[in-house]
Amino acid sequence: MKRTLIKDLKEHLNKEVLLQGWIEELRNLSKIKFLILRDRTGNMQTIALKAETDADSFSLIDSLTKESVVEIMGTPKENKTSHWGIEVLIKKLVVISKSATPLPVDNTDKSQTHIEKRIDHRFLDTRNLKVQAIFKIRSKIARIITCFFDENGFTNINTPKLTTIGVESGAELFIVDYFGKPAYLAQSPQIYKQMFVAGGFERVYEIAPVFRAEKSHTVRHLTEFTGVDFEMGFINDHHEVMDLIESMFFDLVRNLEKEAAVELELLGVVKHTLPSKIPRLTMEEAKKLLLAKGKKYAADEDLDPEGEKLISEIVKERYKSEFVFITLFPWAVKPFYQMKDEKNKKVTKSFDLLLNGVEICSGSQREHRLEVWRQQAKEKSLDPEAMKEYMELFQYGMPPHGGAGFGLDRITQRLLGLDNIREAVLLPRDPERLRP
Ligand code: AMO
Repeated sequence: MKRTLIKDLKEHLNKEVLLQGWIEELRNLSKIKFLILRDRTGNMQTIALKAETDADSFSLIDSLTKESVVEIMGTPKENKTSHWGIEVLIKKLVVISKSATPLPVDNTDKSQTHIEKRIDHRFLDTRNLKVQAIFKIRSKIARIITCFFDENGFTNINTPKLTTIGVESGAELFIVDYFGKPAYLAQSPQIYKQMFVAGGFERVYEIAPVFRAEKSHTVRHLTEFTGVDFEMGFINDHHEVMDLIESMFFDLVRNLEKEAAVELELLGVVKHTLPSKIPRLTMEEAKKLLLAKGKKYAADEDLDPEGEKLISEIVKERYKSEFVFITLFPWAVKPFYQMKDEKNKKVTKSFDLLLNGVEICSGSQREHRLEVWRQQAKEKSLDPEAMKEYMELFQYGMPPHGGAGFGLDRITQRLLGLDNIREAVLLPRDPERLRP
């Protein structure tokens, strides 16, 4: 007999079905036994009655444990008093894989188990359908973004994660022993995405792991995260990159509401209100607004998390937007490969996108003029000759270009309003965690 999924049971009322799944709950009364069964599509009450269930199966239920995998032959019947509107009357039950007891974590909705302990036994934790919903949504986010890039002429590329240089200022590198020589885990695909703009693709994107050897103990930093990076050639300025990001996020929020309606409802996620256009404030304008609220920054300083939060609150009040672009960052706080602004060489043609107070994306127009590129590397005390493969990109015809990067983890976290980035990553890596 073919397996029926729990979500399809309503179509099989009063007909015999075969269900397979995990036992979520067990309640054992003398003549009636309740068993909540769960599969990937939902959960359902099943009942065994002394008078109607096969005798061996009926007694077997006494020795069952929660989270065991079972197979049930039974009949779905209407039951208006049940939470599901139906329940399945068990005819026969077979144990496929018995779970040991006690479980190391409580994976019920009532669970108070700390996130760290849940991650220690993540495969048990994700059996909870609310936890699973986060990852189903994350999977849909990746798919919607992929479709968006494909529809906009981008080619999906895969670049090495074992490499020899890092170019992101401030982000540290993990050193790996590569057959006796030092190598690094990729800190971003920055050079490679620019490489394949130069390589004639013009528009490329990659969704892949990014490694940062930062000892940050925060709810938004990990040492390994999933980067979504793109790069586009033949642009006029950084505003064109922001235009693309704006369309992408609007497309993402709208499509997600349609495609993940069930999961979003299960998690009780509040809908995001989209402005007609995401406000763009220069860093200078942002700092003026912050000063009016009593927060002072030096001209070449970056905003701290508190400033990011405050500026988002101001924007939300003024422009009714949860999103805001902050543009023209001080050269002092941005990497050397960004293009400086023609009018004010102390800032770069860069931007960060904040969603409700947290940076979710960062990008810029890049410097493509070889001599200026060399000069900027030197200004940041980098030796252009030591970055030969990078420098070569600007020697044989490189269009003006720009791009951005964001973390799939952080986007999932922020779109779902999750407190901790770890909730949005199956197996997070941070300075204290390398397992499981
Ligand atoms: P940046 O270093 O700002 O830029 O990173 C881009 C985006 O990646 C996410 N992110 C992180 N997520 C989780 N844990 C971390 N430790 C972490 N660090 C960064 C954030 C951030 O906005 N090459 C540039 C991008 C570009 O200009 O194209 C870069 O890597 O969402």
